[in-house]
Amino acid sequence: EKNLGILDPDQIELAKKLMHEGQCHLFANWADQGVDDEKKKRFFAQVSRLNGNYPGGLSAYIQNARHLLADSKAGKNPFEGFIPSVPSGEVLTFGDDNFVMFEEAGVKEALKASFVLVAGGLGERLGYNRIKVSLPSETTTGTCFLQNYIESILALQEASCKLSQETFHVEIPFVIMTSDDTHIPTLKLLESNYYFGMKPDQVILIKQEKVACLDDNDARIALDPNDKYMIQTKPHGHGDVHSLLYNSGLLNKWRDAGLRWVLFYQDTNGLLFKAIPASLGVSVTKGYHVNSLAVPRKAKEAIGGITKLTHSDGRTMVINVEYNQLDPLLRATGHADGDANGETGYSPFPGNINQLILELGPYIEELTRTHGAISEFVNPKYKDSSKTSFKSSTRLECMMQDYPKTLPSTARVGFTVMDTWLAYAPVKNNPEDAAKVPKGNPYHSATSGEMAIYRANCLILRKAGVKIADPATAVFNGQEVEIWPRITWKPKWALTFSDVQKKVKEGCSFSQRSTMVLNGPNIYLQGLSLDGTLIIHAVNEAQVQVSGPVQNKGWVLLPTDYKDESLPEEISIRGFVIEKLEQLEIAGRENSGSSV
Ligand code: UGB
Repeated sequence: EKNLGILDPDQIELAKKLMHEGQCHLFANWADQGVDDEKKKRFFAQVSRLNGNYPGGLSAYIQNARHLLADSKAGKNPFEGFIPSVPSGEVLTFGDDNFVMFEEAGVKEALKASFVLVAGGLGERLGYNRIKVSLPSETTTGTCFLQNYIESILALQEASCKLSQETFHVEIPFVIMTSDDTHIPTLKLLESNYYFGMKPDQVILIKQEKVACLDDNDARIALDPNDKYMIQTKPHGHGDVHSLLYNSGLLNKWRDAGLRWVLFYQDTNGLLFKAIPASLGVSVTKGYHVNSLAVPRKAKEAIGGITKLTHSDGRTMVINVEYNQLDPLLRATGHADGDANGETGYSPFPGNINQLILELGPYIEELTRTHGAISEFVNPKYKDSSKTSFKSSTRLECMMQDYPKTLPSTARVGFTVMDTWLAYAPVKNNPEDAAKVPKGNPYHSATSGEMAIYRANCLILRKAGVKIADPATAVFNGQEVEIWPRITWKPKWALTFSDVQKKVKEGCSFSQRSTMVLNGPNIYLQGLSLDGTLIIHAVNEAQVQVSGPVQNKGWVLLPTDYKDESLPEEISIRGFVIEKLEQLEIAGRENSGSSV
């Protein structure tokens, strides 16, 4: 009361609400009026932000937190009353007629899509101090994840225009969700690289805010230990993307412009765009309102399983069940072996890789109802088994893949399973943690992420009839990996399997120690036998035909020491550096045909 004079009427209302919700402690140690007034104003500016950023405001946040904390303390089963079963979806085989048909349908539809990258996380687990999208996805060309994503969208845009014979130029919107941790570095990365070729206004950055931390089971908001006029905050999770999009007004704008799909994806999967055309094709062909990209899952593997849940009251949903919840859920519902492999040697539940394709119309309808609020959870680290106090403050979190939880049972929710080698190689773990991963399980490190790109490109070329030598094995940063020929191409060279087939003719072969970079749309390989390094640039319309034997000393991978602090972080976290001994470089000029 002593401070009412410095507050405006909205702030007084907000203060009353907080006191009503049991938050009097926030003001308990405030100085008298006239002392610390600027800090108090700053405090209320923060409270207003926290209030405005949460659907229903801080009162709703505190009430939701109390319920979830009570459920967590009671050890309540979140799936009480639900019976799990395997949902129906599409299982694709790379390169067969069905796959090619879906890819074509997907490319055609891409002009009606918008892409949303969630990139608000810092990725503390990776041991990389910059934003994760700035990390090279592979070091043969040094292309960072963000560049790869943007170039893929631009290539899709161009291919889609050609295929659908659009005469006007359409720009696929690209949204990046950032946070206070990543916003400015993301903007700087874009600006200093001329948006990697995209028009600046085609890229839309939306920033997620953090949420208030909580000190106890009564959801008492936590103050910063070093500042009594500052509330402690932590990230709320990637589920924020839905309310941010809803509030941005972008969804209606997209619908009015004739768009039909929104694709969501994460920050460090260098294979993702190899899976996008076919899975978008599945969404179009099957009419899925929600399509989750998935890979075959080994029982107990640390990825969630996509599961159909049917409640005794008739409710059903198709949802990701996290791996630590799947086994107890199955055991509690009559599956004595729990999370076990089926006859195929895999879990019958597809593994969620958290890339989602939503149909825009039904998405807008649902968000209009929910305002983008996503089912939340809380994960307090309790001091002891009495579960009465926490080791450190906690907060509510939400995940974008929980969007289908509130959908009506009539919603068409499906999935698309693709081979892991084609679709999924995230970079999440630092070398020390990756080296501890049990043999046979994926490392999900910078090392494995890079090797997976070479492997996928080689397997695609093999399927197109190219002779590719078997991989060697090596140990980098304590991780045993396969080293395939280091073949990379820009998305404008090939987005789909048909593109590869059109550009690679008979009689090509690559030795294991080969490296090839294809940078340009019109590069054709026929009778090329490579044993060394070949780099081909072909600007715009330049046509380059490559054939014959090419042999040189090539580029070799030299192991590095993770603890060598003289190395740049993006090298040390992968455990090798490429030594460029010798290469053949070809530059195809505009309006000219070159051949080698
Ligand atoms: N992210 C945000 O944009 N904001 C946030 O507040 C948090 C994250 P992580 P994790 O692929 O195997 C996810 O940290 O814990 C972005 C799925 O939830 O990599 O590995 C962040 O920038 C899980 O179900 O998430 O878990 C990044 O782009 C499983 O699919 C993305 O969200 C797992 O990934 C994921 O952040 C997986």
